[in-house]
Amino acid sequence: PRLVRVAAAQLGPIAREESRAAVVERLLAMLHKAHSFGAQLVVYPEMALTTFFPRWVFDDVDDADAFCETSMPNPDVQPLFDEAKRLGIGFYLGYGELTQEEGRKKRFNTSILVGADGSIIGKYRKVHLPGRKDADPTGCAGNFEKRYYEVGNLGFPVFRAFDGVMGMAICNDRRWPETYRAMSLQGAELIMLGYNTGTVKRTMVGNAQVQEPAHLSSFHNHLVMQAGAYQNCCWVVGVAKAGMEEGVEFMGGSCIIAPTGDIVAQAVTTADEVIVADCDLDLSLHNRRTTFNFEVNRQIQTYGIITAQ
Ligand code: CDT
Repeated sequence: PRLVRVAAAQLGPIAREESRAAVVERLLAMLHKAHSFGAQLVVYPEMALTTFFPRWVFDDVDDADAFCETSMPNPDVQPLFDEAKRLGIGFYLGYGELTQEEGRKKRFNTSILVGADGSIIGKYRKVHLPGRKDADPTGCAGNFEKRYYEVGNLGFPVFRAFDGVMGMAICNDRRWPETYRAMSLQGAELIMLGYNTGTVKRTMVGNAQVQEPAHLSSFHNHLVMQAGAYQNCCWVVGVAKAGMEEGVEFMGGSCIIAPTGDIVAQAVTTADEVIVADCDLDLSLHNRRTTFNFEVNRQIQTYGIITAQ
C-alpha cells in the first residue's frame, strides 16, 4: 500500500483582534501534535491565519487587504514553514491572497500545498465563491466573499507529491461535483479542503428570512464530501474553522474520508483539534478499475450540457 498518514488540524475560532503571530503559534502547537501522531501531511482550514472577514460588509472593499497576505511565506508564517521542514512534514494552508496581476490589485481565497522540504508545491484559488456582493436591504447577513474575492484563475490543478496525486479545494467548492471530477479526471487520489461554514443557514424567500432545519447544515457538509470521495475514487480531508467566531457559530465535523465514502476519522470538538488517519492511496484504484473506470464507463458524448452556457 501507498500509505500517507494525514492529520486534519481543525481550528477553533480566530478573533478579529488575534494577531497572525498568535494564530501561527496555534498552528505550530497542532503541527507538533500531528508530529507526535506520526503524520506526514497536515491539513489546516480555509483562511487559517485570520478571522473569517467576509462575514462583514466593509463600505471600503479595500479594508479586506488587511486580512490578506501579499507574500508566502511571510515573516508571520515563516516559523510554520521552518518547523514543518525541520520535522519533515508537509501541509495545506488556506489564506486570503492579495496580489498584483494584469496591472491591478486582486484578492483570492487561496490555499497552498507545502512539501516536507518546506517548498511550495502548488497553489489553488477558490473557484466557487459563495454568498453575495452587497448587503441585503432586508438585513440578511452571511457571506460576502463575492464582494472581496475574484473567482480563482488557476483551474483545478493536481500535484504529484506524497507518493500520490494531490488536489486542493476550498469550502464552498466541496458542494459542487465538478470540483472533485475535474481533479479526479487528472488522477487525484487525495483532495484537501478547508472550510468556514455557519451552523445555521438562512436564505431569503421573497422578503422573508427562512432558516434551514438545524440538522441540514452538518448533514450537507458530510454528504457532499463523502459523495465526492466515493464518486471520484479519492480520499477527501475536510477541515473546519469551528466554534463561535465574532458572534457567528461555525460547524466543526472535520473529517478524513476514504474513497469508499466512509468517514475514517472525525473531530469531536469545535476547538483546535488534531485527528489522523492512515490514507492508503492505492484504495483509490479499486473503484477506478471497476465501477468508476472512467475510460470504459463515462459517456462524455452525453455530458456537453454541463459546460454549455
Ligand atoms: N466559506 C464558505 O465558502 N462558506 C460557504 C457558506 C455558504 S452559505 C452562503 C459554504 O459553502 O460552506
